[in-house]
Amino acid sequence: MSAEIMKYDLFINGKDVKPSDGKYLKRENPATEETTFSIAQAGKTDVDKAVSAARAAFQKWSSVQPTERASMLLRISGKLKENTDRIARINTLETGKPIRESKLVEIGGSVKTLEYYAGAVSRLNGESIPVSDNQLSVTLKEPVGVTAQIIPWNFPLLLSFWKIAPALLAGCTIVLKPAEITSSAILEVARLCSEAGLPDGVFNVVTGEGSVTGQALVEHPGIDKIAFTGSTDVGKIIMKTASQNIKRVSLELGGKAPCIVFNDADIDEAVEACLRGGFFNQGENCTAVTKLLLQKNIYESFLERYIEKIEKIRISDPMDENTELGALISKEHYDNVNRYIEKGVSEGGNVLTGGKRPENMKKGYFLKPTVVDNVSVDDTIACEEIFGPVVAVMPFTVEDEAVRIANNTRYGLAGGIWTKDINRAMRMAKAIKAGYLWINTYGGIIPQTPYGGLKESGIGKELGNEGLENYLETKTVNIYTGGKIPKWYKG
Ligand code: TAP
Repeated sequence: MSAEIMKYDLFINGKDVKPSDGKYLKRENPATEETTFSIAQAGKTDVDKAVSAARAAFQKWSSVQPTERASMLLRISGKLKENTDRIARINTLETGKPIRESKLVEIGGSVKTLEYYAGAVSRLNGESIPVSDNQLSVTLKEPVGVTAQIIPWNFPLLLSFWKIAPALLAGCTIVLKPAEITSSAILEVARLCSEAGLPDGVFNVVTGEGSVTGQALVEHPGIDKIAFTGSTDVGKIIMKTASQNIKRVSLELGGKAPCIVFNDADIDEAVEACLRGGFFNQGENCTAVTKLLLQKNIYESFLERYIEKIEKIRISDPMDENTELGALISKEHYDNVNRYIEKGVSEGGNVLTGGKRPENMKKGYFLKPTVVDNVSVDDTIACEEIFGPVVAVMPFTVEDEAVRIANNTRYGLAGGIWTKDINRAMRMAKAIKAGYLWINTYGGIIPQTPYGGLKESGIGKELGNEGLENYLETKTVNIYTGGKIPKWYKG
């Protein structure tokens, strides 16, 4: 049993607030299996309080000069930088991910997102549209209102800031619900936002179970827009619920990314990128390479180098700066990923490496990076999202065959293409049904670039200009400048 249990309340109207029915969830550190956190469970009354606070703050925040809102983003980013070590530690304790990924990706990526949107203030401008000599038409960009932001457990900070930064710049206020098992770091961040000077009520955090707290939030009539990242199944529930009063919805959902390596690719570089693409964040990543398609005549040589490198990945205590692969998020998820590996084998797959826990790790939900071959295009592990360090490899001969295997999924989030032939690369980029592609590299999502899925991977984009548009409504105003208006009725 851990000596120290960190207890967290809700964060409403700039203050820590106890949940109205006094319920807390115990959360273990997935790397040690010790109870480490105690997290408030918000019921309907608490959600109502948070939405009311966000509604009350909206009028004032939306009237703050856009340049001042941009400065606020920079102040929050400054607070994150100052507190990197402390916040990264909490993030790693609750997620099991390597501390260097908490620092560089979760906090580093959040800082970059805040800085990017702080510089995007001119994109709040509307347009002046030429119509005729006697009319001036302009568009106004107005904040959409009070937003519900629902976050999954795999990147509790980064995915929050993909939503928080554009929403604040646009003038929206926020009620954010993190995954119940990864709520602590974002609650710490909410306090930092207040310290940075963000007015009370602009950013609120309600923690608790998805089907209770999350559902109460998406049903709430005081919410104008829902920004959701999570599974496709929950995304469907959210879309249905939002239809009741036509709330704006953006959905970032599941993925099953292919990476296609042609025989003219730089194989050493492709191996390196596919390692990171498959096993970064323990493969708990919606853009993770999960279907590795290798052209037949490089199949063996690629796999030899790939597996040699995989077996050198350092799996160890996530708090150690040298650790490269940490623990999976929970026992439930660890069991689920293992079931996928068993299913892969029962359908004829052959585990080339991994498939079990590392011998030196006695506690925690650690799993060796796993590669399975002899997988057919319709096998479960080739079609379903596993969300763990498991890659299915498949050979292909010609472009069309690679495209067919890559697109054989309900998802369309991301993918990679490796070839030195630029014409082929662009042909493949057009043929692959995915919203975000890499050519001759893999991974890394840049705040300037719109990111989001096709098919059942979602609706709408985050980041870039489109990520800001999520939080804006366009209003058209027509001004008549031509003297008397033309008569329609004769009388
Ligand atoms: P989900 O189970 O879908 O949960 C996502 C969030 O929704 C959590 O905060 C969850 O709360 C909440 N939730 C669950 N049921 C809800 C309901 N009825 N109403 C409102 N909220 C509800 O996903 P997950 O297991 O956390 O994350 C993994 C999934 O996220 C994968 O499918 C992955 O591909 C996807 N993902 C997509 C992206 C992008 S950018 N496309 C990025 C990361 C992850 P609780 O967890 O507290 O129950």
